[in-house]
This record gives sequence, C-alpha cells and structure tokens, in this order.
Amino acid sequence: MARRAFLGLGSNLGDRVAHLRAGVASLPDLVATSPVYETAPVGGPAEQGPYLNLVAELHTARTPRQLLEVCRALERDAGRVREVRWGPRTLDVDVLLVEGIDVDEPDLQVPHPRMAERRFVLAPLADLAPDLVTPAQLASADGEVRVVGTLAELADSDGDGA
Ligand code: GSY
Repeated sequence: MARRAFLGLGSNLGDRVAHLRAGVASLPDLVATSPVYETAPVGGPAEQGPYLNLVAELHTARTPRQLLEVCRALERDAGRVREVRWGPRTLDVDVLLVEGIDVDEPDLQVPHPRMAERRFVLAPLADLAPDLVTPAQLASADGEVRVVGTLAELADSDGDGA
C-alpha cells in the first residue's frame, strides 16, 4: 500500500545546490519538494557553514527500512564521509515520517526523534504538509531559517557552505 512519506535533505559542504539536486533526482516515488531553506547549523563544530535544507514528499509502498537504504545510497553517491558527529557533510538524507508506520530500532526511528525540535525540518515540512505541523510547533522549534528559492530556481556552484 502506498503511503505519504517525507525525507529531509541537507548539505553544507561543497556545491550544496548540486548535492541537493542530485539527491532529489535519484529519489523514487517523488511527489513534491519544498522550497530550499538556508539554515544555521544545529550541533557539531562551531566553524561549520550554513546548510541548505529541503523536504521531499514521496508516495511510496517502500518500508521505512527500504527508505533508509535509499537515503544511505544517496549519501554515498554524494561522497559523504562519516567522520565528525554532526560535522559538515556533502549530503544528509533522513527518513522523517512515513504515515501510519512507527519504527523504534537502534539504527532507525520513525518519526525522526528530533524533527519536532528542528525548524530546518518543520518549516519545509509545513510547506508541503500543513496538516502535519501546527503554527505553535513551528514557532517553538529551534534554529534560524530563511527561504532562498526553489531547487529549480537556484544555480549550481553556490560555493562551499563550510
Ligand atoms: O540532521 C541533518 C544534518 N544536520 C543539519 C541540517 O541538515 N541542517 C542544519 N541547519 N543543521 C544540521 N545539523 C545536522 S547534524
């Protein structure tokens, strides 16, 4: 059975727009993408640069674990190296939410356990699914975010976010 599912994509290293664009282009069952937000880094080294974030909506019969495999493949394709926890990365892709399914396993929790605290997740999610995010939740989330345009509008080679 196909369900609504949401993935969060972020990049703050290298050509951030190109990394997001390549990630989105490889997503299966894609229905929509939010605008792109430039967002202050949450956690990690103080000197890292701002992120570009967006949320993608899928209509998919894949399980959360199958979606996690998709996310990891996209990160690998972007040359991501897992070195510093919460450190800068070419591409981060998280399973945020799969409607009607909860998962609580050591390497996979869905809904994403920290999404309600993060404005860089809730703001683009609210653009796609206003039924899932209340204005109060958005107001009480942490972090600075600003819309910079749609993925189609933004040029590649935006420089290194770090
Ligand atoms: O959890 C996703 C990676 N990440 C981000 C992010 O995507 N955006 C912002 N603004 N901060 C972040 N910190 C981490 S870790």
